[in-house]
Parts: sequence; structure tokens; C-alpha cells
Amino acid sequence: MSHTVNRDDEEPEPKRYRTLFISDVHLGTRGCQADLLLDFFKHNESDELILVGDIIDGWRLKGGWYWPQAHNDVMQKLLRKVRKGTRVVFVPGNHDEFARDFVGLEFGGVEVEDHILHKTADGKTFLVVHGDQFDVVVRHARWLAHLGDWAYDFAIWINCWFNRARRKVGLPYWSFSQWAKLKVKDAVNFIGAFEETLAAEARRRGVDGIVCGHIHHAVIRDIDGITYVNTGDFVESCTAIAENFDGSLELIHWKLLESERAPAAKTPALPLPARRVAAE
Ligand SMILES: [Mn+2]
Repeated sequence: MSHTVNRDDEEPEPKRYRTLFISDVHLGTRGCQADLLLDFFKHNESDELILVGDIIDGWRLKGGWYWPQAHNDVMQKLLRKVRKGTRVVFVPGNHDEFARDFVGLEFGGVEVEDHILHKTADGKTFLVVHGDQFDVVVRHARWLAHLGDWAYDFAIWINCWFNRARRKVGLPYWSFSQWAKLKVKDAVNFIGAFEETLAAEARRRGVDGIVCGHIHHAVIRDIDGITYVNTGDFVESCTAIAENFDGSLELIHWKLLESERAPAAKTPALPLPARRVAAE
């Protein structure tokens, strides 16, 4: 028997999950870590892949074309996943808001949805939504609470149309993180307010938890009985959320894993990526 050396054998089998959630890739911008994302896709597979918004940065593309080969490779990889049997769902965010016009349609087998309800293997229901829809609510949470449901719904409506109008006239997305000016105390307050607002939305809809992105701050935490899950981003922290086949969720730091994989790495285990609220 001959033993041919197949180059592919050098790579370990990809790890398989029931579901993978990623968001805030920002393809089309220089900050996008497309190479790390391709590396992540090479080592991780899933029955379902949910893209939780801001995958393509349509706002930045207006200001100048930046689309290197690696960004193309990510798109090709996503389409190849569909062909190989992965269910890929795209839930647009504010930066790829143009895709919201195509909700309910399919592109290359990728399903576009405004939001989805994801049922885990252990029977929990999660609302999956990018999260930008709640920026105005987050900012005005304190007095909105006194006005009741109509004000809350109105704030979400205003948020949607205000930013749609800004995009039409070529203005950048009004972002809460810019408003917060990245001061540590404000950023911490903002993250907390965002997390609480989205957990409240999950409670309002009677589901067990929420999966979102938008603020580039990955975490899995319990907020008064609601499981709040944020996928983070592939700009600086390079994080993803995985659902195992038993329904349990885990946060993957891909930069961290890559450094651990490199046998020649002299640096000790990296600390967790700096927690910053990036350009949302
Ligand atoms: Mn966003």
C-alpha cells in the first residue's frame, strides 16, 4: 500500500458546531480582519451559520473602493458553505442596511432576514437581530421608560428612518459610540445600557435570550434570567459565538486560538483583546 502525502492531511479536521454566529466583519474597510476570518472558517464548520449584520460595510464603500482579494475570498467561502450544505442566514445591520430591502429573499442560497428566532438544541428560543435598531432606545432609555410602549416603538421607528434618510443623502451612520466619545466611563455605561435594552427586548417578546452584534463587545451573560449574547466582531477582537450540539453556547476568541496553535510562538498566552467600543 502506498502512502501518499496529501497536503490537506496536514490540517486538522475542522471543529464542528450546530450553529456559528458572527457579526461586524466590515468587509470593504481596512479594519476588516478577512484573513483571520478565512482561517476561522478553515478550522470551524457548522450546520447553520448566522451572519448577524455589518458583514459588508456599504457606508464606507461610498467613500472609496477598498476590496482586496481576501474580502472576495470571504464572499466565495460563504457561497461555498451554502453549496456544501450549511444553512447560511444573513441578518443585516446598519452598515449593510441596503440588504434590508431584500428581506425574505435568497442570494446564492443565503437567506436574508430582518431578524430570526433561533431555537437551540436544548429548546431555548433566541431572538437574533443586529441591534442598531435600538440605538435611540439605548440613548433615551431613562425617559422612554416613563412614556410607555408607544414611545418605545416610535423610537425604534425613528431610528430606522432617520438613518435611512442619512444614508440616502450620503451622511455617515449616526452612531451611539461616537456620541459616547469613547470615554471609558461613557463606553462602559453605553455597553451596559445596550445590553439591558436588548435583554429587555427579548423579555418583551417572551423569548429566552438574544443574540446581537453592533457594539463590538462579545459576551455571553445572564441579565435577570435572559441570556444576552453578543457576537463581537472581526475587526479587532475577532470573536464568534458557537452553539454546541447540546445547545450550550461558547464564545470563541479566534486571535487567541491562533496564537496558541503556533508552536513557535514565544509570547505567552495573549490577554483577552482590549475591550473597546469601536466604530460600532
Ligand atoms: Mn452595527
